[in-house]
Amino acid sequence: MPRAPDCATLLELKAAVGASGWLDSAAEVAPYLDDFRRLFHGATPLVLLPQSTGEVAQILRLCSRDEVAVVPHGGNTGYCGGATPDESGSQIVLSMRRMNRVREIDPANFSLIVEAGCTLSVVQAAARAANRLFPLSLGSEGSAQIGGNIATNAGGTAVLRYGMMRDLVLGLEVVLADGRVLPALGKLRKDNTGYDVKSLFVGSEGTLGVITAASLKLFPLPADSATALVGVQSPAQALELLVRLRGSAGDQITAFELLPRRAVELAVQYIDGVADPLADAAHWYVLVEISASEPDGGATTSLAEELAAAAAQSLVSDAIIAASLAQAEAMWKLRESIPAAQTRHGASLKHDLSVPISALPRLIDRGTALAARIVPDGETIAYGHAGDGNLHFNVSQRPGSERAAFLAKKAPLEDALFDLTESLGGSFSAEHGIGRLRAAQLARRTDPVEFSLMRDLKRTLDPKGIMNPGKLLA
Ligand code: 2HG
Ligand code: ZN
Repeated sequence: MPRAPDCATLLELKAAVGASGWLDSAAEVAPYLDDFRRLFHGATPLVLLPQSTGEVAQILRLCSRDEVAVVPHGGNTGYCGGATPDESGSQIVLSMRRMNRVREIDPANFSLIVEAGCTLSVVQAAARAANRLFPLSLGSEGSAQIGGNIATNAGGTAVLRYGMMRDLVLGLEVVLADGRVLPALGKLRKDNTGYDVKSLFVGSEGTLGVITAASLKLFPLPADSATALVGVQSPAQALELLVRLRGSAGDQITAFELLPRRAVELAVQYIDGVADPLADAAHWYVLVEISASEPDGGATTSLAEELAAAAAQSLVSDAIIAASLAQAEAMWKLRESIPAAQTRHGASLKHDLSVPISALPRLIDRGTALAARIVPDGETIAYGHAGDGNLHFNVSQRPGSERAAFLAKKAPLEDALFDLTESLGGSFSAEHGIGRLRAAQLARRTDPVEFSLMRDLKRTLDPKGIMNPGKLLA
């Protein structure tokens, strides 16, 4: 069991990072104590800001020796409280923000090596400067750090074409709980030399070690793209459109996001500069993006043809194809504004569900009926990455209803929605991870053999239980 650090340990930890590498006053540590959604509020005696892998290794050697718990902290944009210390005041926070160098770009190998504290937008920009694409794309990319993206196996809006974070990792440098460094920063697409040890750290949420750097895959920059906002009558129609587009455009489809009318209304109502570009209101909207490698404008033509053919069969009620980059950006702003708009609208109960894509309409129909029964003072706003079978099945408090009574429905609603998802062959956490928020559900819903393997791995890699205790495996 980890214990609170004594004064001597705190002094040694401060010495490991030098005078500018730590914070311990109440005002300085305050930003590290709340998670992004303000679900948890913790305490810490010390925030460390290492600048090198060597410093992280020294910190973990000391923490392991004295059995002090460590909470790795990236951009603090996670949804499950994975980077927030607990309330005990005994856990050290390890901020990665000063480890933010781009170590290498290898355009011919389509790869780059970056430190964990680089924000996702810095990684994207470094790739673009070398005429390459790093495809992970998230609403919070300006502050989310790549180390956190890897530790939580982030998803986002380009998964349909390029996969999740896990699919983009070629190699990792990781400091283990005892301070040893795993130097697995390879740049190879092919390397069949035994167990893929580094992959254990992708999605491990800081519970097995600290990711300090990553070697990542790059892709050719698309030369052409087309973005459209499409009105459809139902999720089933959206699904049919997806199947048609995949048949015709293949893996040129980079994004396929589903939005209900209510989500569009909230974004327009609460977020400055957001407008609904379609003349007629539709029940549902699809934001679709395709990209191509030839710079001849073919993407727009083929998307227009496909949408016209779908409209001729009454599959699409209305559609607008962006005529400029600014219009495409406006469509993405509408989509990316939905979480903020929902927050401004009032309390919400959030669920990050995935099912086989073919089961999405059933998830929406049955889930909406369950939510209406369990939370009559809420309204379902289910939106997101339909092309990946992933919906943010969120229920918002209706204006004028009582907040505490609404929030009291959290547990029964969660159980009902997770049971439904399981019955459809789905996952209760598609892309947001487990953190502290979903640890009890993980223990309850994971197959016992798989769960005991997870615990065995944890014991092997972190025998003293100092790595982010209380998260993922609580
Ligand atoms: C998104 O897709 C994020 O916008 C946030 O994953 C989802 O707020 C949410 O539930
Ligand atoms: Zn999402």
